Amino acid sequence: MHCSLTFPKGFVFGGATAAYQCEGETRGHGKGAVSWDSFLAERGRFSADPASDFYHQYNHDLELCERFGINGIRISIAWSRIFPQGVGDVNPEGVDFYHQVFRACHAHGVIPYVTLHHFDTPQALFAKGDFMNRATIDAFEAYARFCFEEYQDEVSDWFTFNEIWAVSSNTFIEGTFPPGGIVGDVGQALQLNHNMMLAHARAVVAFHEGGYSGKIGVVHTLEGKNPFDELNPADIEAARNEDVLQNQFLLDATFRGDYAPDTLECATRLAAISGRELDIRDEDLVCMREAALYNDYLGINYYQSRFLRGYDGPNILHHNATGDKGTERYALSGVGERVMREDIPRTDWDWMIYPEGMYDLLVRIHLQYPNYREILITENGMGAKDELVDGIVDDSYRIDYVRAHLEWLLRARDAGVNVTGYFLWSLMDMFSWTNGYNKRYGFFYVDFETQQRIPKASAYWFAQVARMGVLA
Ligand code: BGP
Repeated sequence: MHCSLTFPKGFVFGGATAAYQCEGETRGHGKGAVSWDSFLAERGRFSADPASDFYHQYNHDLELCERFGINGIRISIAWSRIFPQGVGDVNPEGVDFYHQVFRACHAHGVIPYVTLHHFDTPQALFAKGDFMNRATIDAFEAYARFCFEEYQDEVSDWFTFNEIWAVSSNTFIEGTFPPGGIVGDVGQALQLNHNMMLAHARAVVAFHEGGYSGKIGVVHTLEGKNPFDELNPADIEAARNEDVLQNQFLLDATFRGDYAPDTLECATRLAAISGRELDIRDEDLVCMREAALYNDYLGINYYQSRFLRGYDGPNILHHNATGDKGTERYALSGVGERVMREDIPRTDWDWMIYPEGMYDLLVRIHLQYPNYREILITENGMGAKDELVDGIVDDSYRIDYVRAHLEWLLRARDAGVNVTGYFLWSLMDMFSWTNGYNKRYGFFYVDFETQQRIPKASAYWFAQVARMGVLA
């Protein structure tokens, strides 16, 4: 491949985390409940305690970052540590905890990139309808304002939401997120997309009004959506349907502040499949258009791309949450069926390894939304059943995975895309929402019994790349 192998000065070589997946202490220190607590307890398969015990180990994790050249960390604030009920009384211990974490980041030369919401709406608000209830949008804005004010001296890089689409689709289409079991409701998924984008916009406008220094944006999980057969009209339409659902609806909301006519036409048609009409109000769009002017960052979580066939049969959805390769099925009536391309390698969880799809998305955004300012790859990584053998974790497959994605990232830079950082999901091994603990992603292996951290081969390799600023 012909591309520059050199990273620009200031490039962020990062590792990503999320509060619920790494902190532990899910019910301690004044933290309020989140929907996941009871959801996971009812299922009994695994819990998020103590996960990677970041609540007590953060200093050690940041020391590792410093030692391995990792100069940025994605951290999310657990909303219910700050406001245990989502609104109202503040928990001072939670507020102080994040002060300590952010100060430790700076002491170790690691920039904190802070997300306000990573799947963990406080239970008190979730019980009243989560973001389908517009009162949660008000609560989110108040929480965001509190954080901007409180942490303004320690945080200058903010994201409102992590993966609105994952919340919408896993809640309403796949049924794998709390409350669990809701399947195929495309209309509700689109409505949640919209409501959360409005909440994002409200927070962005608040950030601007507050005159805070720093940058703000949103993290979307994007996938390339390709027709399985490029000449088959049904496959082309299926690819378009999935693209609007996951990518274009949210990108339009982010960068236009409204929905292009063809986006809205497709979304309206898809919502109607589940008998829904979208509630998009004029005043929502006024706020969203204003926010579109102030967005600094787009964070992209990129893991894979899809190949679609037209599909009108009954919904068949089976989520591979165990790592038994070949068990994933996703066929959504009137939307499309995701099919594997056997020539493309995939992980044990049936995630296709397709780095060129990330390049396509980067270039597409650059061309389609010329008002974007800066893109960070806020997550990319490979879940695997890593093994510790004689004190060593040889994850050369992960090195290959990351190298390939970084090559395509540099290629996108060569094509003019302003992409300025890359965060591996995940910094260290941690809890996975639907998979538990055998799906490992980290640079640092975690022994979940002892909480010992062991740098994997990929950590040593990445340290070299980060120090030299050159892809080796
Ligand atoms: C993203 C989430 C992360 C993380 C990652 C890996 O969607 O932002 O929180 O979980 O995916 O997903 P999984 O743990 O399901 O393999």
